[in-house]
Amino acid sequence: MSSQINSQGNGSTDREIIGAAPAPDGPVSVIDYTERIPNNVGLATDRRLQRALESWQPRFLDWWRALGPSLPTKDVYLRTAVAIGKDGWASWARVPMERYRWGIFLSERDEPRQIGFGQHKGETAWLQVPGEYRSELRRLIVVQGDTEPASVEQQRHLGATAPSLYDLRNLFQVNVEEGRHLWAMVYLLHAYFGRDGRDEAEQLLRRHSADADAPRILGAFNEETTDWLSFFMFTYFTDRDGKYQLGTLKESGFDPLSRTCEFMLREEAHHMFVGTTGVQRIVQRTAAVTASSGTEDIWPYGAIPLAAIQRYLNLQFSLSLDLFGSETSSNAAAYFTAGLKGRWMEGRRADDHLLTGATAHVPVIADGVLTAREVPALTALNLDLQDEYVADCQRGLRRWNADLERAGLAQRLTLPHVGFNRGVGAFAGHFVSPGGELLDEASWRRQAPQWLPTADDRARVAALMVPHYQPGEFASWLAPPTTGINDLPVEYDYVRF
Ligand code: BYC
Repeated sequence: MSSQINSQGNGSTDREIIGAAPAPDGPVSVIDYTERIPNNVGLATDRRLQRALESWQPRFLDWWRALGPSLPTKDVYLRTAVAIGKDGWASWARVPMERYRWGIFLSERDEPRQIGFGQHKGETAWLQVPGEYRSELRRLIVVQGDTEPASVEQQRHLGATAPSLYDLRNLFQVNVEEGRHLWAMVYLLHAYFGRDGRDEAEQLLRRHSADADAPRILGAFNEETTDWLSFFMFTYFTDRDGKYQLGTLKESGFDPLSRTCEFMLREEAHHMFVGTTGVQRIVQRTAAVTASSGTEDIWPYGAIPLAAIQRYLNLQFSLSLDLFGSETSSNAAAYFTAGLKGRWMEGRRADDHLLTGATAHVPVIADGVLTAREVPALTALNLDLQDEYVADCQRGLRRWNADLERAGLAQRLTLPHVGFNRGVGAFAGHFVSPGGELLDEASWRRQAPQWLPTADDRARVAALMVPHYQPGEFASWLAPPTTGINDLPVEYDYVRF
């Protein structure tokens, strides 16, 4: 079977099919680890595709060595996907990181799936790329793929200042899996998009986070992740955007994309865990030190004041909201109608899954007033996803606030208004306070140091970022976790040097 672009009709004149899916070879629940590129997509049956990916592999490894984790290590206790079925899908071992087996894994499908939304609703999901949607699908896959190596680049130097071996290991687990998620998108580009797919796969290694000439595509992936407070906020808020975007791509009518995203979501759950528990452990320490010291200025105690945590939270939440695109988007409407990108939990939505006559309200700022405007629901789908995401973000805050309450403190963490500090969409260019008040630029800027991390916050957080690499040792600014990884003790030497 060939990965070459081959145009062939499928019986209808306007539905040109381009690219061919490699047929699974053997049970897809088993991943073949005897091959250079572990996979469950029958790569060995498609020599051309296999050769193309094997020639991309050394370039990926060059990129990993140049822009992946900078801290030299001997090995790391990592999980690696070994099967696709629900039980026992991962194996755990000490692995030298550059020998991690990055591979290509798609979720199992017992029977052909039906497209659940848009104008192709009810049709069998496509095993190949419909010609008329080729560029849109490629664009979605490239945007998704671009974020994965970007996050590894952003987190490259964090290993030098990890608060414990446990946390260092979690960082590296996230990093290798983001690398694997890049593989997932590169596989789709190589297998289904011919020459321009291969070109895009090259570009994914050429753009770099914050590179002046070739930056990453989406804004939040060009920001620096300078310290572990930012890292935990990133894994809480920005990885969570990843969860929601992958959830919509999992609904896609293009079955290989759907199956790829389904498996990525399984790995993603650990990234959510790292963010939720990471911030929680910081909040627990902050709460304990604030309560025992009787002051909110707990920097001298080697802990992070709640006000600074709130400012970091405000920043990462607002940057992450920008990743949803504009509240009103004809791109989003086109993706949905074409069956390329669905809604979060599309199957659970109690409507016609077409939305042709439906309307929704989106925020607008008109004559200096924040109000709402009715638009076709199809064009408001970025906002629909953003709303789901915001509700999910709120759940973590409830958990963190419960720790503040348990410590007997009156202060609480809050999500800022969705219009705060926005660079994309209806609020871009406006000056909204975290409380949702529309301000003039001067008064917003005057108050910004109360709302966003200041140079002083960053310097004080940076001063706390001292590595703790003795097994069982933890930095002063966060509580130890309650349990270790994969039932190992918290004191286990998860990383060896
Ligand atoms: N920065 O119609 P609009 C993850 C562009 S994170 C820069 O409003 P649309 C991960 C947009 O591309 C998830 N540019 O938006 C997390 C468009 O440009 P074109 C990543 C932006 O297209 C942590 C124009 O503005 N996955 O996985 O409806 C660690 C007008 O756009 C931005 C995806 O995002 C921005 N923030 O929606 C590791 C899923 N926002 O096309 C990994 C795939 C918009 O006119 N992507 N623009 O040149 C998509 O679904 C959509 O492209 C977006 C934008 C949701 C991103």
